[in-house]
Amino acid sequence: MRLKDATDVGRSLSRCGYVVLRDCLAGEAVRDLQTVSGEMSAAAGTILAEAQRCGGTAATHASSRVSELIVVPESAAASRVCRYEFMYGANPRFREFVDATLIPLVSRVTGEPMVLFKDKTNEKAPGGGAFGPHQDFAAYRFFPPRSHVTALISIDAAQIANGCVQFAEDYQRAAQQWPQHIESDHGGKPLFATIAGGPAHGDIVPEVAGTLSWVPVESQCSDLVLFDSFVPHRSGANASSAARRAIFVTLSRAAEGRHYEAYYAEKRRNYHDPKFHVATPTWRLP
Ligand SMILES: O=C(O)CCC(=O)C(=O)O
Repeated sequence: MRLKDATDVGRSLSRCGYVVLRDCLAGEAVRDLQTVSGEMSAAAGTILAEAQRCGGTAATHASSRVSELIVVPESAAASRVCRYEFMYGANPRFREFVDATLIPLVSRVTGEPMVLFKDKTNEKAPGGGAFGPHQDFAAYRFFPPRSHVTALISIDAAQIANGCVQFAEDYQRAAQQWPQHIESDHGGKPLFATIAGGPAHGDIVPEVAGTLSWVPVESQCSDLVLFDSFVPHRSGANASSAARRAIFVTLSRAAEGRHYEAYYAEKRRNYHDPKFHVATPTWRLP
C-alpha cells in the first residue's frame, strides 16, 4: 500500500470524519482482493441457498457453523445476500491482507496500534437496497471500544448510480442547530437520536438528516476510504445492472482490547438483535 504522509491523512480524518486515499492499493493487491472477494461472495451465496434448501434460516446457520461466514439476506429479497461478515475468521487470505497491509496502514494514520473489531461485505445486488442515514457508533456502542476507524474498499467501482456511500462532514454544525436531537456526547462527538424499530431502525431522525450536506464519494478498488464511527453516512439503492460490492473493515484501538471474537460470538447468538441491523436493508424476521 502506498501512503505518502500518514500524519496529514490522520489530521484530515480527525477534521472531517473521513478521508479518501486515491490509488493507495497496488495493482497486485487489487487483483488478489478481487479474487478473494469473489470466493467469499460465492461462499456467502452458497450458505444462504443451503440454509434455505434445508428449511432453515441464515440465523440458524450462523449459530451452528461458527467457523463460516455470517450471511444476512436483503429485506426486500430473502434469497439475495445483503451482507456477509466474519471474513477474517473464515478466509485465511483475507486475514493475511488485514494483518499485513490494512492494520499497519491504519495504525500509521492514527499514530497508535489498531486491532480488528469487525468486518463485512455489502453486496448491493442490482436493485439492492439503500442504507439510511446513520452513525456507526449507534450500533458499536454496545461493545467496549469507544473509537473506531473503518476502511472501505470498493471491490466494484462505486458510483452514484450504483449507490456509493455519501458522508456528511458538517454534522457538528447540525449538532449545534439541533441540540434537542443529540442523544449523547462522546468526547465532543454527538450521537444523534435515531428511529427505533421498523424498516428505518437506526436512521438518524429526519429533522437532522434532512439538514446535513451529503457528499457522494465515488471510488475505485485501488482507493481506500477511511472513516470514523461518528461521521453520518448513507447510500442509495443500486440502480445499475451490476452488483456493487464493498468491503468494510472496522478497527479499534489496541489500547481498548481485542473484541472481534466476542463481537461475532454475540452476533451468532443474537442474529436478529436490532443492534446488528442499524440503518441496514437486511431481513429482520426469523
Ligand atoms: O454499503 C453501503 O452502501 C453503505 C454501508 C453502510 O453504511 C454500513 O454498512 O454501515
